[in-house]
Amino acid sequence: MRLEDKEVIKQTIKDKLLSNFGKRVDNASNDELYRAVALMVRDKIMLDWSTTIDNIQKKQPKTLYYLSAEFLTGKFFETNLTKMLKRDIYREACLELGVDLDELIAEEPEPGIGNGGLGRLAASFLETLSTFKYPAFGCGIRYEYGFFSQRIEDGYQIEYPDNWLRDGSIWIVERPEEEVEVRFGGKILEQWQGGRLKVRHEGYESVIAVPCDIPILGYNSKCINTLRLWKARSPEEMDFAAFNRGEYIKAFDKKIENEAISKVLYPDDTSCEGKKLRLKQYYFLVSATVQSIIKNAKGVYPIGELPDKVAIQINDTHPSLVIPELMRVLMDEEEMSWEDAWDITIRICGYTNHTVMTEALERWSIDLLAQILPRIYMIIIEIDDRHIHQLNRVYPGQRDRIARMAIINYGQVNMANLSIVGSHCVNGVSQLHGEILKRDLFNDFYTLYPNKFKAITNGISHRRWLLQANPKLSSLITEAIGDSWIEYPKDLIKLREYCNDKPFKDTVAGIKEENKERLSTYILMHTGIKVDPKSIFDVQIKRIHEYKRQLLNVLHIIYLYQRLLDNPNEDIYPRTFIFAGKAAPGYFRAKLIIKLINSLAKKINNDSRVRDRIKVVFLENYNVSLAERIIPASDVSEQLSTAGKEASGTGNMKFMLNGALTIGTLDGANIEIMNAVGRDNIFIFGLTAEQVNYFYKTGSYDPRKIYEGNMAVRRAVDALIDGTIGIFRDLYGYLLYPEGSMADCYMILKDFESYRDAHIQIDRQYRDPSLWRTKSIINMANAGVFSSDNTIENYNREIWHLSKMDM
Ligand code: 26Q
Repeated sequence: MRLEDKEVIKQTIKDKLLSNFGKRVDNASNDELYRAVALMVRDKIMLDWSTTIDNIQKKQPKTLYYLSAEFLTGKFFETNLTKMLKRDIYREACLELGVDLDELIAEEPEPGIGNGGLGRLAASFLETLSTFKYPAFGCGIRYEYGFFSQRIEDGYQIEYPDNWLRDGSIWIVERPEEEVEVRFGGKILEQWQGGRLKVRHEGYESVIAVPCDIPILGYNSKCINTLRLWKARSPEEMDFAAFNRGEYIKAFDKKIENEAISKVLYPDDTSCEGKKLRLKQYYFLVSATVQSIIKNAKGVYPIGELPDKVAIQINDTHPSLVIPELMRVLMDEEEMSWEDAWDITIRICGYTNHTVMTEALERWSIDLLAQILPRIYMIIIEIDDRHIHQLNRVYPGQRDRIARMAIINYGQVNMANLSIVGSHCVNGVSQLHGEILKRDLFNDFYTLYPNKFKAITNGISHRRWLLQANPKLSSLITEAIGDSWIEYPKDLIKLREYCNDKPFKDTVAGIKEENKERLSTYILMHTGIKVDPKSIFDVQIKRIHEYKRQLLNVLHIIYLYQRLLDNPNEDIYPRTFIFAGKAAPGYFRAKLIIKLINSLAKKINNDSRVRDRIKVVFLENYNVSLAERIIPASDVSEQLSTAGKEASGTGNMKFMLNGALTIGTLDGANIEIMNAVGRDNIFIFGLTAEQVNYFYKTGSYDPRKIYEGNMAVRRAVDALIDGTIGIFRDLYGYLLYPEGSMADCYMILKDFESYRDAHIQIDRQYRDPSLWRTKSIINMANAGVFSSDNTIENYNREIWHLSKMDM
């Protein structure tokens, strides 16, 4: 049977190649081969996909709409093969045709339509939803250009456009028959008609939203949900009047302006003020989605039943205009009363917050809103008026509190407040983050609506991060404990029995070393740096941000370097420090940190006195595929955020799943990782969130005292400006003498010493391979709770209440 299957696969690949490209295996390019095999895989998906859509149509089960400005899916080809349990047989079939499947996998352009954790989380949720057969749509924007592609030139980050759609995508199916019209600008006229206020929208501009659908497979599941990305199309191709006047370029102005809406993903740049185009993107996503939800409902069930049929999850405030948009459609088009529409809206919507950094909380100016979305603006005013009215009753005379809770304040709309008021549930993404929302950021709202607030810890797609990214380790695990962990990740706990099993431990170590060798080859090819696979691979890969404290890591490396120069015989276990990550193009300091890492790398890697005991590597263009390559090859996972600042973190979970040990602060999900593996199997350092807060509140933190009193700190910091690695005056000033802000506001110097001590522990413990392997296996064994499978069950129990489809 298997043999026959393989023959069929081989023949079909040949047929696809011939019919699509007029080629044979021996004269086709890798790109053509990729397309041929991918088309064949897509054919196999189509039946289950359309059955899923039909089932949702016919049976109208309660369906989730997960609204997100970002979906960081990673590539689809290999993932789809894995989900269909066909990766091995396709690999063999290709091999027999003389083709290396990995080379075809490499041909697929990666859809980079997300910044980081928030987008990746959205993608992993969809994967689990399909695996569990929960009916769901991911709703987002089909950006033509994803997150910029990063190259390092002379140590600096240089940004290039990410034209991931240039050659089209095999996985996208456009559905022009389901397009909807989205309106911007214009004027709102109100008139009484038959006893109700009728709203007329005039002089608006239309943009057509075209669905670009992508099938999202579950593992071994016939349920294939849809990621619906909306693309903007101009209703008119060109302005004929202008064309006839001979103004050929101007004739296309409107088309270009309209289609710009889905042109490019904005980088997470908290310093970048609310941009008009970004607001248009968000409304475009939200309006298209709401209209398609209502279209689907109409004539099928009474609109009043919407909350039993639909759940909307708002992924951070980016799509929070869904609240007033639902109100608009229910009132203006479905002729509902305010009260009924509001009741429905609240019951449908849930809001997930992903940050406590006040500068990252979205606010939009009312002028911009009034101009671009006049009707939405009116509705927001009314939501706010009613909200303030209620607050005045509950808190008479408490003007400060009411001002903090207002939706509109100082000429701006506070999108978090709008989201809280318009949702029945607000959740944080780790236990600590949930607590901080209640106690701190949203305390006023928590006091008023204590039952609205929940904490649901993030999760990762363990099938991508282990089964797919680390196939050898996966097979070994399956040999040991069976394959139930693939569908029941908590079964990984059975690995605990093997944590002292010598042969098992040795095999795990062998696989880790193979992965490290593979990464070493990649590093050599991409940077020219030769690293030792036997050294400790110590990895910090994530967005470059002050609060994530790559600078703490760098200062510690400088410190080690200085120790080696002081004492050439210093006994330091060989280490390779690996960094990757992008900085927002407008984030000067983050970009400087990249330059610093690269300058330090150049200095250390070429200093013969170091004798290869430490190496520093910065890998360019961090994305999902690169993470899949690095994480299985890592020994140490660096999770250094200032306590209280990282809402959750999800990279930390991917590392532990692959047997790396964490060095981290008591922040976000690190705390839960510590609780899962036990204090002995993680390296915790630094201030607690409470201590950090105390310093902020009292203003008593003084990094200059630490600098003056601690020789190691002083020397490392001085190296930023003494010319050994270049001149980084801004970073020096940032730590000690900033202009107009708090010195070392993320408390790097304060945490330096305990960070160094934790690293000394790592150095010691790594020298005992048997001990290290045990700890590594304990980490893997306890990673099951951090699967998005677990997270989705929690969301479903607490918020969505979906039922599994029977298919
Ligand atoms: C802001 C302004 C202008 C344009 C874009 C943005 C923007 C874009 C993306 C702001 C924030 C984001 C993304 C934030 C994010 O990824 N947050 C992370 O979410 C993860 C999933 O919950 C958490 O694990 C991380 O702790 C959190 O930082």
